[in-house]
Amino acid sequence: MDRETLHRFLHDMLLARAFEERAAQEYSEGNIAGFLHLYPGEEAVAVGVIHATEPGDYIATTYREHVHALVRGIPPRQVMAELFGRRDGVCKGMGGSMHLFDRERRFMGGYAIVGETFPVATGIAYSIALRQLPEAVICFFGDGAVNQGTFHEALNMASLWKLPVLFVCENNHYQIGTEIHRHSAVVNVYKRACAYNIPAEKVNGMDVINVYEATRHALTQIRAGNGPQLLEFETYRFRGHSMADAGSYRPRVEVNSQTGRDPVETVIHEAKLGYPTQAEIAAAGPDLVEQLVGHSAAVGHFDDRHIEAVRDEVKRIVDDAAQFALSSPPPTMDDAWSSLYCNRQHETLTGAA
Ligand SMILES: Cc1ncc(C[n+]2csc(CCOP(=O)(O)OP(=O)(O)O)c2C)c(N)n1
Ligand SMILES: [Mg+2]
Repeated sequence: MDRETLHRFLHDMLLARAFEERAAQEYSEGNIAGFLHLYPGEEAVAVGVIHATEPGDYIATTYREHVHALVRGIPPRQVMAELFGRRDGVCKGMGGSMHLFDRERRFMGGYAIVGETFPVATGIAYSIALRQLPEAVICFFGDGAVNQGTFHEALNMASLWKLPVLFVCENNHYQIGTEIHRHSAVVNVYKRACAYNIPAEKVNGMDVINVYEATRHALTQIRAGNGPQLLEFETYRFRGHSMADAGSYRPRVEVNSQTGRDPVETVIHEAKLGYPTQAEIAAAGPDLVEQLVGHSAAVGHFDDRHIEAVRDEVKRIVDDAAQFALSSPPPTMDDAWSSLYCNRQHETLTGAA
């Protein structure tokens, strides 16, 4: 792993955590309304997968998508303002937390209906295949979506027509309060893909480097014209399903063991791995310190100071995003009308002419 890539992982993982924790705080203070589904615990999946894509690829994802949007490059200010329902949000404040969308960045949403990403992603992949373009589609979905008919219809079509789509299961083991073994006869999601002749693999979704490498490999196969692939990432959400859910149905011992696998701590550990400890530096003696530290940095490792600097930077970004969102006005009625495909400006919402 080169130093620059590792730095980007570290930055985006820390940004993802800080952004979501701030969103929770803003929700509690009444600045965000409606549903809010947060991503702490699952960051390695969005960060690893999306970093493995090209700008020409498309992303279709669920309502738990703030981090996916950030990693795709939508500015944090625009994502936060959308959560606040403000005019400067990425959808002018009219989509909200569950419906982030940015056509320019090929971020095709943000869907609140479970299983909705399958037909959307498969349709995009079909249009890519018809035009014979070198692009691919990433279709994110939760473990709770795999018993929807759309999952089976989409996998069948994608395989039959060898469409360039990567199905990405974010398996956090829960569909709101229902654990996977209570709703699925087959709990290993990746095994279902063999029914449709789609190569599939289960991967540790708590380690961003694993996620990135598995995704790169799958995308290489897809771009070679071999048809769809499916990756099941095992992960865990540290919070409840949404801000309205305390998550009390999960045994404390389970939550504690999973939070001990924190993907943010894991990437920090990986970034520091190989960096000499204070004891090693002392043992090297003054003549060799520069050489030792320099070598370590050159091969891609970071020290505590670097990690603290990244923490400070993401805090500044998130503070700025929240300030920006707070000072942005709400959308007007004209904004709403101008966003309709069928624009009947002569009518009002009350029906009067
Ligand atoms: C078709 C449909 N049925 C039910 C719901 C209500 N619902 C919202 S989220 C959710 C759970 C989905 O769980 P999963 O796919 O595992 O995603 P996660 O929330 O764990 O990321 C359900 C049942 C819905 N949005 N759409
Ligand atoms: Mg789930």
